[in-house]
Amino acid sequence: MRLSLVLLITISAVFGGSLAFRSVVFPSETSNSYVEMTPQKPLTLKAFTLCMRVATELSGEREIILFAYRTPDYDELNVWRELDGRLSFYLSGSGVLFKVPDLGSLQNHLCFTWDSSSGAAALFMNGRKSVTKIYRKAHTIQPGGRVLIGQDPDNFLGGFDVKQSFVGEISDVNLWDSVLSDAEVQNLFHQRTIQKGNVIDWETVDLTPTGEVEVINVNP
Ligand SMILES: [Ca+2]
Repeated sequence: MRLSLVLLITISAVFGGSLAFRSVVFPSETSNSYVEMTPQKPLTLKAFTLCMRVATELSGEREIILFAYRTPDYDELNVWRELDGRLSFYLSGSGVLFKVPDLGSLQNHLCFTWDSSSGAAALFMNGRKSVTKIYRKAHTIQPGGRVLIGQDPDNFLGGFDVKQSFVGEISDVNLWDSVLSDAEVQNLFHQRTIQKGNVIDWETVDLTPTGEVEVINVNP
């Protein structure tokens, strides 16, 4: 009894719980495979930091949905790799786009940040910060939607397009309701700190897979 308890505590201390190292793999293009995530609080957001690790062999003129948060009426927070390779996000309307090196088969760590009070929008790629753009000042992201990875819903939960689907591996999806500091983002990239999003915490968030997608365990 005592030995097993010690063992359990040791395992927890070393691995931080097996859920910490989940990774989601979409093996091929589909129009019906996705993972729904259940955030821990409503997405009423006047600021955010959204991070993820992404690897994909999709390239060329191909849109790729990286994150979709949609209410019945709007794409409230959708993140894309555009046809021309730029990365972007859209808050219910036209988006903000960033010219960055293309995604690829080797993992990239991405963080997108936005602050309503100034409209400051930026992204970080492997800890390096992009140019700051001014976007949707005074806007508020609305609650009541669903969060998906793998597909772009054109209605509440459907209208998927195979040519916008995600193919590859995605992990460490964390969402905060604030803008993290440059140093905090760099620490996340280097995995010096295990920071958990206070809106979506990758370590504990419920992942509900549908279709051809595998949630795997990885040893970082
Ligand atoms: Ca679409």
